[in-house]
Amino acid sequence: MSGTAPVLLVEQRDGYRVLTLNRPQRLNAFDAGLQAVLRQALAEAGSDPACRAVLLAGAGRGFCAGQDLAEPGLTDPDVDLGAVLDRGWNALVAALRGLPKPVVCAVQGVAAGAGASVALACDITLAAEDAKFSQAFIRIGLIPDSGATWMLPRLVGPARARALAMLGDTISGAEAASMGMVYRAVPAASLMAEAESLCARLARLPADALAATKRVLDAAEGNTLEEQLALEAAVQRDLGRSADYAEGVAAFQQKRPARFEGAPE
Ligand code: T3D
Repeated sequence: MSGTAPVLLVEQRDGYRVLTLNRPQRLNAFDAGLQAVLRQALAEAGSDPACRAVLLAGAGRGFCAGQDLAEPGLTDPDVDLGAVLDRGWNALVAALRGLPKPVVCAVQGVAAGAGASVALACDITLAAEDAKFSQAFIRIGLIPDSGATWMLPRLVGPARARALAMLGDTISGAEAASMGMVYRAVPAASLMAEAESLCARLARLPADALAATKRVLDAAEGNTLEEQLALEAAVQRDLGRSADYAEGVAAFQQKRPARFEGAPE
């Protein structure tokens, strides 16, 4: 493995933080250690006002190959895989969705199994055109997990979700973008620059409105239209009293760029 190299690289940039999975010899497959370190890094990013967006990426030739299948004991009949999921992947997906800041994901190379689920759980996912997405679970006798059965049909529709889940076919980043699984596919050589530029943009946008956008969009998945209209009105009532709203409107009227609270210079 990577000796004493940290399994997660953390770099603070101007207004955002880059978290890079760093187990390239295993295509950044997650063991329990990486799960814990990434969750801790997300919690720290969430509470640090200097961090207004997170970029999740993978070191080496792949984004993430899902569960580390070399982790001892996984197929031991005494091991409760449901509990393993709850402690690890499910907690990670909840941390990503619950983070009150946008998470951008940059996928190069492989995003397989729960590695693909993590990419889909992020707010804005960019993929290299030649990235490889795979619901690899079926090949080892499992169902798609870590939220894949919830996210995939919502993103690509039930017909494609069923085929991808049942066949475990590998699709490219370009195909993933064309079916709505990810936001955009870009040439591999410009993936990180594009993802960093998105994070820099997000860092300059109004943080409370971004957090609310994320929360309200997630709530929509379980709400009726009436409930959602009421939620939008309640959230807009609060945001309408914010300094960022006053600044946004003033900047529009004065034909100048807005300068939102806490945004980097
Ligand atoms: O079990 C639970 O806790 C429940 C949760 C499940 C969640 C899941 O994610 S289940 C799905 C787990 N992931 C997979 O099944 C994918 C396994 N990997 C592959 O099928 C292939 O590696 C890929 C198709 C992703 C990529 O193939 P390729 O040819 O580009 O690379 P490779 O040669 O197979 O892999 C490179 C190295 O990474 C290799 O190590 P080596 O031989 O050079 O020492 C390979 O063993 C290692 N690696 C790749 N994926 C994993 C892995 N090591 C551990 N775990 C992996 N998932």
